[in-house]
Amino acid sequence: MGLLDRLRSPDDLKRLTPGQVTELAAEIRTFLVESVSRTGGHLGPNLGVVELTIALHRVFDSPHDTLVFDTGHQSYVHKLLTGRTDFSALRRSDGLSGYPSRAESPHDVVENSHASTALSWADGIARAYRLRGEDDRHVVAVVGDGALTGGMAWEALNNIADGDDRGVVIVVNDNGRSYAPTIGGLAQHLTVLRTTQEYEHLLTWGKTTLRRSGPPGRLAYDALHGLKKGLKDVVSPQAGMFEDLGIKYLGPVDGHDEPMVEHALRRARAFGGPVIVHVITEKGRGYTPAEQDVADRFHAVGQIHPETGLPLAPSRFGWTGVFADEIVRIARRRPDVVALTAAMLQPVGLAPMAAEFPDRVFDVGIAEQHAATSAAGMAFAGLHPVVAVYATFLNRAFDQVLMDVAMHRAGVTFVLDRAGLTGDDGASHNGMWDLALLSLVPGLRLAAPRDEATLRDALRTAVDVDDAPTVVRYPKGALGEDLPALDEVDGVDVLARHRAEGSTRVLVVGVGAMVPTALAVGELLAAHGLAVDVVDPRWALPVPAALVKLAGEHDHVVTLEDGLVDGGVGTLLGQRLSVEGASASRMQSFGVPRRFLPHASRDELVERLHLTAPHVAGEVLAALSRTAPAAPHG
Ligand SMILES: Cc1ncc(C[n+]2csc(CCOP(=O)(O)OP(=O)(O)O)c2C)c(N)n1
Repeated sequence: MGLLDRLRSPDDLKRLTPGQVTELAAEIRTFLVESVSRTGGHLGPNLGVVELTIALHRVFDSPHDTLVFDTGHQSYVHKLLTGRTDFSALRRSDGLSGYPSRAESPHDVVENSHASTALSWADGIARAYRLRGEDDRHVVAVVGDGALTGGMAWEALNNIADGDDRGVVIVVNDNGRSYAPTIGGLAQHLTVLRTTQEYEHLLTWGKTTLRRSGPPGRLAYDALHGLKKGLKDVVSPQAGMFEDLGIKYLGPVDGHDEPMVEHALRRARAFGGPVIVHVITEKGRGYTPAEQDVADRFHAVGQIHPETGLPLAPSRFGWTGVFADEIVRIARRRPDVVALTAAMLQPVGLAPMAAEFPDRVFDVGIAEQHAATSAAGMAFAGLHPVVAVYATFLNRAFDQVLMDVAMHRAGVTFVLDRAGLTGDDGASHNGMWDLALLSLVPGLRLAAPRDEATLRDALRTAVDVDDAPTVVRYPKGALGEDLPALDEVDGVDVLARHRAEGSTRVLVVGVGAMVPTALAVGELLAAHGLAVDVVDPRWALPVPAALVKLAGEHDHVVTLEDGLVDGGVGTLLGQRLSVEGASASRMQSFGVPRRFLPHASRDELVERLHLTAPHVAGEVLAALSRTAPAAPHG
């Protein structure tokens, strides 16, 4: 039985000898590689924080002290050390969440996996502890150098520096990377701190010489640490930035030297004021395939072969791949087209464009709000920017889309990958809010392509609009077959016509990824003798007049979308119909309920939310039998 199996709580961890800590770190790495290669998940970030997380739990007393992990993708080691060792169904409905989860453990606080929030959480929690007289409780925020590029982190720092947050310890987990290397002035600043040679020498000397020579040496070493700020100011004038802000700075510390990390954390804990502990780690540490992957360091993986790190199944050509290809074609033709990514160059498919046009792709860091407004600026000055983000992360930039882009009639195209249900990353990763939110934006036009051909067409059309925001949204994963239209009615594609003379006429509207389901619903209804037309509006927002007209010409209208049903395309179509005097009871809108959905595969969610074709068809038939008893039933 290994050490990991014997640990029941963080208290057991505190009793380990230094030798056992080293042994435990090795066991954890082996465990992570073996289990994450079977389930998929965030491998590289977790391999990088093994010693750091052990040290955190040895120095602090969770859950009495509060540990907050920014983004939360690096919390696997924390899970292991707090009694959650069954990773066999990680990210599946019957298994552990891929992020911290309050339902799983009192050691978890923040389960929002949108980046750059941890310092605000820490600020709030620390202020509350203080006001309530719970002065002995510490709050530790672990934040990556990537997450530190997000504006919220700086809003929080500004407040932490100025406030009464005595017990706040900010651990900057600096691996120099977000997905790709972290960009921007802050990253450069951290690099200066990290690479200051003289300082490194001093640390190494201090560590090897002074600490080996017993308590007096240790004292001398601590005294040298006390000199640190002055020293750093000499070797690097920028290094005092955090302290100039009013937050004490400790570091840099080798994040894989557990005793050193512990030492720094104990000093931070004792200090009694806001402290930054700057810890240098290596993403993917200890796993050769990750260490050799300079582009990504195995940030997130699917199922892989544990020895080689190669994917078990070849990746299929997906929506992202089509975008990656089409945007390059557009860029070749249109020198004014530029692209922005918020720290996700590879995942959103902008790497090929960056390779061919390095000056025309901007990685802004985890800064979706800035990306939207900066894009508005670019549009004002004669470019056509394409902002490519995951759908869920655009939520954060709603105000900028509304006020800076739309109100200024800026020709900016937003490309939303992973729109709709994504599933295994849990509630905060589902891209299910975009349709409802964006439908509120005046002048904004949104396309939800159903296949490769309509995605390419939507992108080409979107970049031609120069006086309003355009959005192209598509789901995660592999593409199905192209679904050609039979006909087109003023921009609305007619995909199937099931004729049945004298029967109830049903219009089935599929939005984007739900079009294949809409086609299957059409067939099931037709098999019951109904006359069914299946259509795809393609440009779903604002709801096209042609769709309203078509709906008015049918007896019953069914809409299917993988976004919020409240405020979604179906609801809006229903409103338009009722404004025009048609009866709302003729409409059935299927989509995602207004709930935070627990992690599960996309297929499971679709099943649970009753968005499968048999279920939808069953509901339609039931509704028809209620409203028109004479309707045919096969
Ligand atoms: C608002 C937001 N935008 C984008 C992401 C996607 N994302 C997840 S982790 C990550 C990189 C985080 O880098 P860092 O904080 O340095 O952590 P590391 O993985 O390097 O440990 C990004 C961009 C996100 N979670 N939230």
